[in-house]
Amino acid sequence: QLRPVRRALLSVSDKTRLPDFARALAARGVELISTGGTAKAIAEAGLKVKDVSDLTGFPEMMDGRVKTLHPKVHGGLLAIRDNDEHTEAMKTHNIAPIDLLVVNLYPFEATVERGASFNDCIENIDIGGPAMIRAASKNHEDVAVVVDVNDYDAVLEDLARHEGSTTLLLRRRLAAKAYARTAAYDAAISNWFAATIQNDSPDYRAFGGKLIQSLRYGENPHQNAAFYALPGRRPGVATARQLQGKELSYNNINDTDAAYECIAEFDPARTAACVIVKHANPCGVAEGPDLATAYQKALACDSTSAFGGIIAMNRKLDAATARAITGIFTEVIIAPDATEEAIAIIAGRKQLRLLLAGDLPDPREAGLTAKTVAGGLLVQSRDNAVVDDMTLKVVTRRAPTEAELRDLRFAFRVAKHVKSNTIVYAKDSATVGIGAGQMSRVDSARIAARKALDAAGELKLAEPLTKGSVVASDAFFPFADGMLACIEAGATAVIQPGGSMRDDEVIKAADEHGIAMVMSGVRHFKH
Ligand code: 93A
Repeated sequence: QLRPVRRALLSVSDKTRLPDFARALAARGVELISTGGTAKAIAEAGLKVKDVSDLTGFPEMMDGRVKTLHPKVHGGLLAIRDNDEHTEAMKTHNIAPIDLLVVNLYPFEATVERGASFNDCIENIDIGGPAMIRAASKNHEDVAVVVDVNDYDAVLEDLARHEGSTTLLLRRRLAAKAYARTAAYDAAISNWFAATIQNDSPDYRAFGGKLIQSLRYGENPHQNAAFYALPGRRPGVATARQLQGKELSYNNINDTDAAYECIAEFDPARTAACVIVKHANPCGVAEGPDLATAYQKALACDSTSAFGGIIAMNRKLDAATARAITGIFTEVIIAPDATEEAIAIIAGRKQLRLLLAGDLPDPREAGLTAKTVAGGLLVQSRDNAVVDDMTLKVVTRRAPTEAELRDLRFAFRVAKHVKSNTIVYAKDSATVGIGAGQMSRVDSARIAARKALDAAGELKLAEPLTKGSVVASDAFFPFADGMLACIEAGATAVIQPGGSMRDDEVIKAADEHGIAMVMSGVRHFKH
């Protein structure tokens, strides 16, 4: 495992401590080979050094772009010492082994940092350096590689302790560090390149994605956009087949995704369900004995917002539902599948996009979500918590009735897919008021109730559907006021995570109004 160091190749842009290090190696009888500037610095320190061009028989050429890219160098780094064939090849081609590689790269990052020109940055992309580093690291069994001035001492100590040899442990540690360095170097180059391409389709192939389509524009017409598929099993808008309709826009894709993730919460074996999404928030969600009924119930929640909406279904789209949907302007329909008859009906609406995803994604599946922030990327595991897996704790004197409990679960299932602060009123397995995206929970409660009032007007009902409804809150009520606003709107039962400092106050207020409350212990923030 010990490998003697007899020959070293040094090629460094940062010449800090180089003379000392070279002197210490020379004192051990190590033969030094070096590139132009590095050789000059070593010679100036009064040490004997061989020029790499004397080794290769080629001059450093093309402004130094080609100096070490040669079999005499790479053969010396890559040859396995106790391999007969490799030894034979070394002999045939007169290649001598290189036991220690000392390289630090052209200062690409620093060049970018000081605002250098494009061409300057390009010239500072080191090619020969990383090639040697990667070669020596691969062959760490025989070769030690140093990419950091701070590791000079560790190498000298190892040599001193083992009579001029390095240990496998050190060589492995150095190799790991070396690959980290070339990876970071290439990442810096890639980021810089991406940033130089402006007003072009953003390229996220670096994340392992495959371009599905360049989009006409992003969230707004002055933004550029593209759609990538990521490797994985999750069926959805990225894997769906578009049967007809206009090209999907950025916002369509975002909304369709929100709709399909929401509808996936409803097991098709248990119930038919439909969700209508606008601006990435559900504006109506309902279960029903069949899709057509579920759609009508979902539409009744907020038929005004449903105009131009995105509709997702959890079962095979049938003719009756297709007919109902084509009654009002809709942007996108997504379902696992559709009957021939339903497809024929949708075909009558040329512009309407019909997507068939084949399958529903599993809401419990693990996975990641990401969001950019200025100068960074936020990554988290998906919210794969499902209300059916939660232990709902009754905290009030009155426990919810069976019907209330069913609707509480329904409302919390939907609340997970509504932007925070979220208040969802539900009755008979349908939403009857949705408050989304408000900075205050009280406002979400009031807005949802107001919308229910509007819907009652539209449907010519004597009182809003929130009367006798249940309500879900995606996070705890910090004060009683939010919950009192829900009670005022007519809610009789509440589901919320709990965990507020003032839970006691909130529970007391619920008891005073004869309200049943359950706590889920799980929060469903979505921003
Ligand atoms: O332009 S290169 O990519 N072509 C090469 O063949 C090559 N070999 C070593 N740059 C190359 N290097 C780099 O030169 C090293 O990584 C090091 O950063 C630098 C040292 O050059 P000098 O010894 O002339 O100062």
